[in-house]
Amino acid sequence: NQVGFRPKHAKKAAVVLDGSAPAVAAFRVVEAASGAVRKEGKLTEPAQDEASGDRVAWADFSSLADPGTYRLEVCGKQSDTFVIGEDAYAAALHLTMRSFYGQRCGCKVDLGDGYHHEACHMDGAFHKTSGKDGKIANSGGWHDAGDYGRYVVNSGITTGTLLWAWELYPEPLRNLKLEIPESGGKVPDYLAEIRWNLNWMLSMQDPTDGGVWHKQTSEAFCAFIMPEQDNLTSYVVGTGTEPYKSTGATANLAAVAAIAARCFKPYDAAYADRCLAAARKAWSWAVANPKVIFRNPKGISTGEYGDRNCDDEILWATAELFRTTGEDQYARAFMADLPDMTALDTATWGSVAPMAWWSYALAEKSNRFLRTRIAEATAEAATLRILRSSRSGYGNTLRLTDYVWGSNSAAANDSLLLLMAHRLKPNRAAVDAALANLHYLIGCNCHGVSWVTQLGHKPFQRPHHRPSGADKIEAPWPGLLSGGPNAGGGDPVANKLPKQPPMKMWIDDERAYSMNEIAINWNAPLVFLLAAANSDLS
Ligand code: 9MR
Ligand code: ZN
Repeated sequence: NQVGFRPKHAKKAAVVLDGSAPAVAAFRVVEAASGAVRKEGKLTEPAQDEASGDRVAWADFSSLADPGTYRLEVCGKQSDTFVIGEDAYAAALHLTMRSFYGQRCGCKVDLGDGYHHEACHMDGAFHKTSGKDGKIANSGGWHDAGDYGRYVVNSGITTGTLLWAWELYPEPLRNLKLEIPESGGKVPDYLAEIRWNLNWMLSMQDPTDGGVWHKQTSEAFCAFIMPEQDNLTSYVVGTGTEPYKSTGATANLAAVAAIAARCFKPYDAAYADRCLAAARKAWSWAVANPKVIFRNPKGISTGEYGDRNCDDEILWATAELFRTTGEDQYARAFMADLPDMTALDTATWGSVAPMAWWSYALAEKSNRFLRTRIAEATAEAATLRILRSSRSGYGNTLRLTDYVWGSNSAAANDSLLLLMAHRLKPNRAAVDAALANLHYLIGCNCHGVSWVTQLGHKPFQRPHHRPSGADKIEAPWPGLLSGGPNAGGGDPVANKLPKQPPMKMWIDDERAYSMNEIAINWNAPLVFLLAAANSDLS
């Protein structure tokens, strides 16, 4: 990878060999400053990597643990420098989490170095599809992605993942300094940043019945302009018919607000109470209205997040409310409707059942038998991913079919699963595979690119991200994860690329939104993974 390693972690580099290279070549790791040799070894036998079509061998220098700045030398070539050190990933964690400040809507943003925008989208309006007329005071939240929409469903997994990181890896997050307007206040920066989005999510709840509207966007995406130049009306969008709110949005808010009630309690008890009350009300609505599926109403063409089955979202909300309150009503509801756990899989924005399982397993009062079952199912799912990582030329855990829109988030969410496996039952191989995905995302891939803007020696440059495209600065906004390879197409540029092995199906082109957009739900599991990488995982 293009950043480095912590001393105790496994350290490997993928070496792409052409046909003429010797079958088993030697490598060495040298000190960057002096050139002194610090480790010598042999590459592994090269193997054909299916996902990329490349012939790849590994240099394993895990035993090198002395802090320093190094280069790898192999077949007469030299790598860029990388560090070995306890704080190897500290800057990456700061950068990727601070990118959420850059995504803020409804306020002026100033990240420094010229990355700024004026307050945007200050005016909200009810749309005819929401069942209400007039204006709504609900500015705020994070822009979802390269577009300026705000979507409750996607905010759900994003905010939930970030709050989970807070609960599971407090060490590197508690004192993280994000240089945001709230810095220095009573609430730690990390939680203060999350609260910006939470407040907007809460404002999407209909106070009369507890249901939650699906999204707030203009009718269509705006041009590639800065957010404050977007003068299209920002609407609260509902389903268009009774009951107007959607099950997916409502259950997501219930889950996230329930987690927030736990996280904010020590810092702002009144806010925690408000979150819990909102979560309870949303949960009751979702349970009473479990099948209100959202489809874009006529005249609306922004992102849909149209999940057809929201049972898993309700289950997640139930589990979080149980974990927060310990109340029997939630325990009974959870047990009443248990889906098949043998299919325990990686979470996505539309499929959050694993979040439900893990939340339940972490709950103080959970049933011991079920907790064991969840740990076992997670361990089985982890084993599959460990296997894939060991077979992959670049060490990632993706199947060939995982190279879809946002595949980089599939890698990061696979790591979340692996880390949960380790949390439920110590598993060193799972930690290694989780970190291998991190290496993949920040340089160890067939493009030799870091998929995080402004991180590493060769970060990608042209995200589908309106502020990056519209400002006058050459380099893109910092800390943003590219969606990554996508073999399925989905935009005019991607659709025209010649067919290659799936990992190769990526292009650093601003117009290729199905391959090179950024999104909050992709950055969040990366922050989770980096929080873990910065923690003691023993
Ligand atoms: O992340 C979403 C991906 O899973 C879908 O395949 C894709 C097409 O529906 O949409 C992605 O989400 C986009 C959203 O609809 C609007 N904002 C940008 C998101 C990332 O591309
Ligand atoms: Zn905005």
